[in-house]
Amino acid sequence: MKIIAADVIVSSPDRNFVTLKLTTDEGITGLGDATLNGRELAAATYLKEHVAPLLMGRDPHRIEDTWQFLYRGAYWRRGPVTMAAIAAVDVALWDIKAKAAGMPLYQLLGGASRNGIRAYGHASGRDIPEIIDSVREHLELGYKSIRVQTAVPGIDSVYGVAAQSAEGGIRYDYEPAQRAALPAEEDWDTRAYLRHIPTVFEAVRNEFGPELPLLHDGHHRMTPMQAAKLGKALEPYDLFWLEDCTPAENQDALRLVRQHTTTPLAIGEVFNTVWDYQTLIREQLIDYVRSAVTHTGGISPMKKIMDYAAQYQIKSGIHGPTDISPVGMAAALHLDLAIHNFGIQEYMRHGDLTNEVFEQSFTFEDGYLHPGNEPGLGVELNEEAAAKHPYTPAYLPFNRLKDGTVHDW
Ligand code: EZ4
Ligand code: CO
Repeated sequence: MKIIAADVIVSSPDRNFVTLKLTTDEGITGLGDATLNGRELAAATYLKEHVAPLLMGRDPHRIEDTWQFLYRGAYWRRGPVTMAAIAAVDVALWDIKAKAAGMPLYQLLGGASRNGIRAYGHASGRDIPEIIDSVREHLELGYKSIRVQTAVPGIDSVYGVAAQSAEGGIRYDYEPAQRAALPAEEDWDTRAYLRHIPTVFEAVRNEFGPELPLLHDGHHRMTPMQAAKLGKALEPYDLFWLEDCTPAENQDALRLVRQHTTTPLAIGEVFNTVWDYQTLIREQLIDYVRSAVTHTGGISPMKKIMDYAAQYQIKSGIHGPTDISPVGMAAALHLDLAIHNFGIQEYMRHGDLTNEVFEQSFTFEDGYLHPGNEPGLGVELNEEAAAKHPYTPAYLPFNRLKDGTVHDW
């Protein structure tokens, strides 16, 4: 079998997605996701101009060889643009291989290690009654684990908290990127946040009892000492994890946080390679790996990270926001089902337009995801529907402190 075409499709149903479609001389096609929120055209151009020509005529079965060729052959290693592009190729090749085998992809990764994939959803609110309603709504949708984000008195808009809908009603579908030519500016005050957040978890715990797994995302906003303080303050509420408590680049920070709290730590949605985890896994500074298949070079390296992590009882918590396309989500689900050290899967649910463009066979029933049993990934691109939604500039917001200093968002 030979690759005869590599098409890059940028479309914007609900939000922007970058999709790679590989076509073989035997008519089998494969899909990969290279969506990089706010930098979509960089990943698309990297694929179109620098990767697609290299793939022509190659044997799609040689997944590892192609991965090493794209990674080592570029000379310039790592980085989100490069690794999203390589991820799209890796996932599309796994899709082709599994379709050629006539099997759902998870069978090629070792087969199912579980019946279903535990997922967590995103609850948020501007005050405690709104948060409690949002948690309840997620429980009704079937979610058995819930991330809780909260507004903070004195701060106008805060990461993870859905805005009011146009009609003035409550909305729970938080989507951070906004369609505009320039990123929106938000404000931030870490001390106000640290004072407020334990009161929110106390209220949610009291309302829902000790059983419900609760998660929280700190979104890189604290110093190591502030994160240590928060981890300690949240211990009575028994979090499933505290995510991205400090900026992910400074790995030594986690060592300090770890010395002060038993709250489990999750990190890695902005990481691109196994090397970003080398110290964190070896020194057992984290409990969950947060990388996305889409941003870490694909299924092949993600499996290697998880096999390394397994030796230290560190589990997966694969990133699954709306800026991972259904193709990237499906890739995560096949891996989740197959690996032994699965922890939890983030699942935000895409909008109706996105689901029209990406025809999916994965399911969410009674709180558990399953990738389905179609050969390959189980996702097909409706190119006609995709063409109706051209790229629209959209950016994540950024933060300034009260005195105007740019802060981590
Ligand atoms: O802000 O995916 O845990 N999830 C997150 C996400 C990220 C976005 C960035 O593109 O932190 O909401
Ligand atoms: Co996060």
